[in-house]
Amino acid sequence: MAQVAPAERDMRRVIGDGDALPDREVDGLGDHELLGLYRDMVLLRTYDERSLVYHRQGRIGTYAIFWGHEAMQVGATRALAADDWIFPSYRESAIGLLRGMPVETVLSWWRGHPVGWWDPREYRIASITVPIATHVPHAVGFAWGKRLQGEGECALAFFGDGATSEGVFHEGANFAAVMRAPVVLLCNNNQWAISTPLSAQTRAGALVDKSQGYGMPGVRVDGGDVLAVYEATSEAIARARAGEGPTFVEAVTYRCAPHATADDPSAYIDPARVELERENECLGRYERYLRRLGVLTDEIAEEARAAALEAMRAGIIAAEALPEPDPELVTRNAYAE
Ligand SMILES: Cc1ncc(C[n+]2csc(CCOP(=O)(O)OP(=O)(O)O)c2C)c(N)n1
Ligand SMILES: [Mg+2]
Repeated sequence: MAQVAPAERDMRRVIGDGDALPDREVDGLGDHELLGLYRDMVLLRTYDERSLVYHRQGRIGTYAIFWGHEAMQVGATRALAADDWIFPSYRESAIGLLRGMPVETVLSWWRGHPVGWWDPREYRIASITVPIATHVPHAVGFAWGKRLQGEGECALAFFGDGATSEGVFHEGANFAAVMRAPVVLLCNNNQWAISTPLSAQTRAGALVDKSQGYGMPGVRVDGGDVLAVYEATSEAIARARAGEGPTFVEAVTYRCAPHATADDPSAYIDPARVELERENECLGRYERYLRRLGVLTDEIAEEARAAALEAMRAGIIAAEALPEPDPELVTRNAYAE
């Protein structure tokens, strides 16, 4: 019977505040794994910050900033097995970096270069989806199909708070529950859909409440806590793999950057709130946690940042060195001969 456990009604956390809220630890994560998550977050953060610069320099097109979303992206991805599939939205455009995708491939997507459309089978990552929520039934159908074929792979779809208002989200979630598809529905609740706040998006007390209507378990986690997202997604994937069907994970954060480079949030957002949220951003929180554990040193932090910056430098050079695409590609595969 689906239910939201009372203890989960609040946000699940692993990382404390170094004060009254104690730190927890996650089973199976030793120093090596903890530092791996850290390097992943630094890579994504650096990718995001450099992309904003490249946009301003006219080297990539309009870009969807994911600053502050690194914890949920890394936590969820690292909870998957290497052969599980990811269905990203534009907010998770660089998720492939966590599976060895070259930086220039992702940058090429934002440059509108065909090299940016990778073969999904290579990384087990579907193409970036811009139409809101349309990839939810793709992930569900894919996962169900894998089960019908007797294969063990599961799928995870990332989508936003706004996506939960789309009809196609409903169809996907309902179908997932009815067919017990091995899928995780990971909702990035950053509390904004461009200029629409969560309060204008839903009358639900929390987005996780929607899971009850579909008859699937739901868990609500602090989306700025990489370990809480990792733990919750690991449990969801274990359920999926055991044939117990889908789980809805609501990862709560706050969008501290514009929706995208084409957006001016000063027209609708409270700058004091943004400032407050930025002080509590996910990478800093994780860094402080690792330092409290005695796992992170200045040397490791500097080395991670330098490696990420170097990957970005090489990536933009490689992307800009690609030959101009053939203009005929625009219509090739679009019309029958
Ligand atoms: C089907 C569809 N309708 C409208 C849009 C325009 N649009 C682009 S982003 C966006 C907001 C989505 O918000 P949310 O689902 O919360 O994701 P976030 O951008 O916050 O990650 C909208 C409405 C779209 N891309 N696709
Ligand atoms: Mg949103």
